[in-house]
This record gives sequence, structure tokens and C-alpha cells, in this order.
Amino acid sequence: MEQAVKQQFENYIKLIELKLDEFLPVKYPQEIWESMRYSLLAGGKRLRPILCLETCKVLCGGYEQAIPTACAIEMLHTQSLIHDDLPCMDNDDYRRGKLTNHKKFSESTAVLAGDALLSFAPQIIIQKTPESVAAQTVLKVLEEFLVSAGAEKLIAGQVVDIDSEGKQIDKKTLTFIHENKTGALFKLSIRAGAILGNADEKTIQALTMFAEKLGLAFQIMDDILDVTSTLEELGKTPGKDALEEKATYVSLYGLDEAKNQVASLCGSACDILKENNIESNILTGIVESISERVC
Ligand code: GRG
Repeated sequence: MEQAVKQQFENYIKLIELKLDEFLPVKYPQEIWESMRYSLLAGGKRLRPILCLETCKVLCGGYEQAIPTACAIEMLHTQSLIHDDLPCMDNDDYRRGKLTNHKKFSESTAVLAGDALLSFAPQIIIQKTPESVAAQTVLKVLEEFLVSAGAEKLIAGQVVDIDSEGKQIDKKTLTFIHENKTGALFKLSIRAGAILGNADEKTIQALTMFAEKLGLAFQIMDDILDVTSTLEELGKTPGKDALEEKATYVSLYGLDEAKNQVASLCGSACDILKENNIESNILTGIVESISERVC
């Protein structure tokens, strides 16, 4: 990746960290706010908020109006990680290179920290989106956010994922899990950025297709890295999928075919941008960083 694009990424990350810190102060009772902040400010690639801000910027020249939504999406993502790591779900000790929330605090605090982030996030969209954004637009973004977080998307993916542990599942079921468990938040990030950037319906559709390819490529890459990486590289425990007898793209298709699929999805994602004259070094940089990680 070119130095100038790397710098743009770093600028986005700095801005997102700053705003997350500002939007989530410590209040009474201190422990719950500290545990929310512990996981939210623990690092992470900040891919979803960057996608939201950059999509908005590429469409209307600025991203100020998308900052609260981008931060709210990172809160939702962090909530899903806290709950996913709980003993009753994936039972993980490490996340983002640190102890998981329930290991650092307690199981009850981790459940409540996730719940609190989930209800705090839409509050941020409502309270912090600039008044210059039409109420109708804010409502549309809120609807996208709530549907993505709910039983039709994120929760649906997680339920089928948990239910599939130790079972032989077909490729259609695996795609359903990936599209909802991971894809939903990529789609939300990009669609919300497009809505806040006042995109027309055709552009929103094109970006939705782009998000679908990107989200699937990202999850397949996550499956690949689970078998090829270390705890230090991942910031979380590798090898969990095999241990829990989870069907993944690697177990169903094999490592080489999984890599081929990432390359093909990344190629299609870039084509969608080109065909729709959407020029963004950041969006193509994200696609490239996914395909490069598996090569
Ligand atoms: C919304 C109420 C509610 C519940 C959520 C627990 C759950 C239901 C869903 C789990 C979803 C999940 C953990 C999906 C995995 C997605 C994934 C590949 C995460 C890793 O993303 P990265 O690599 O992480 O972007 P960082 O730490 O860099 O942000």
C-alpha cells in the first residue's frame, strides 16, 4: 500500500479513536463504563467505521455527518465481540491482544457491558448526528442499524453458527452464517455511509454488492487465518474453529480453494467500484489488504 494511503488510514484511525473516547465517558456506576471502554478502546482495525466514513466522503466530499454513525457501528461490533467471547458462546480468553472482557471484569459485567454498548450506540446516532442531516435520513440509518443488529441479521448468523457446531453443514448454511454474522456489519457500514452521503438508489445498490463481496472475502480470510496464524498475529486464540468442530470455508473447501475464493471476491469487489466510477484509494486499499493477507 502506498505511503499516502497508509497515512490516510492512520488519520481515520486517529479520528475514530478520539471520537470513541469522547462519546463514551466514564459515568456512575464506574465499573460498567470502564468495562465498555476497556473493549471499545482496546484497538482493533476499525475497518467498519473507516468503511462508513470513506463511503460517505467518496460520495459527497465530506464525512463529518457520518462520524456518530461510524462510531455507533464500532460500538455494535465491539458488543458482538464481547458477547461472542463469553463462556456460553465461543469462550475466548483473548481479544484484540488483551484479556477478554469477562476475564478482565466478570461474566455479569461483560454481559451488561455488551447490552449497554448496544443501547448506547443508537443513542449516539440520534444525539450526535449534526442537525443539518434531515431527520428522515437519520431514521433510515437507524433502521439499517437496528435491522443489522437484530434477529434477521447478526443474531441470526450467530444462532445458526452456534447450532452448527459439531455438525456437518452444507455450503448454503455456511454462506448464511457468514453473510449474517460478519457480512451484515460490513453492509451496514457501507450502506449507512452511502445514505449519509446522499447517494442515489443505483449507487447504494452497487455499494451493497461491493459490501457483500468484501464481507464474504473478509470472513473467508478470517477462517484461513484461524488455521495459519499465531495468537500474537491475531490478537485472539487461533485454531478455535477446528477445536469447536466448526464448519468453515477451509474445512468445507480446503485451504487453496478458500484462498482462490478470496482472490475472486476481491477481484469482483474492485470491478464493482470501477464499473460505477467510484474512485477511492481507501476502499481499494481495504480490498487489497484482504487479498494480500491470504497470499
Ligand atoms: C447484536 C444482540 C446482538 C448480539 C450479537 C455475539 C453475536 C450476536 C454475534 C457474533 C458476531 C461475530 C463475533 C462475528 C465475527 C466477525 C469477525 C470476523 C470479527 C473480527 O473482526 P475484525 O478482525 O476485529 O475486524 P477487530 O478487533 O480488528 O475490530
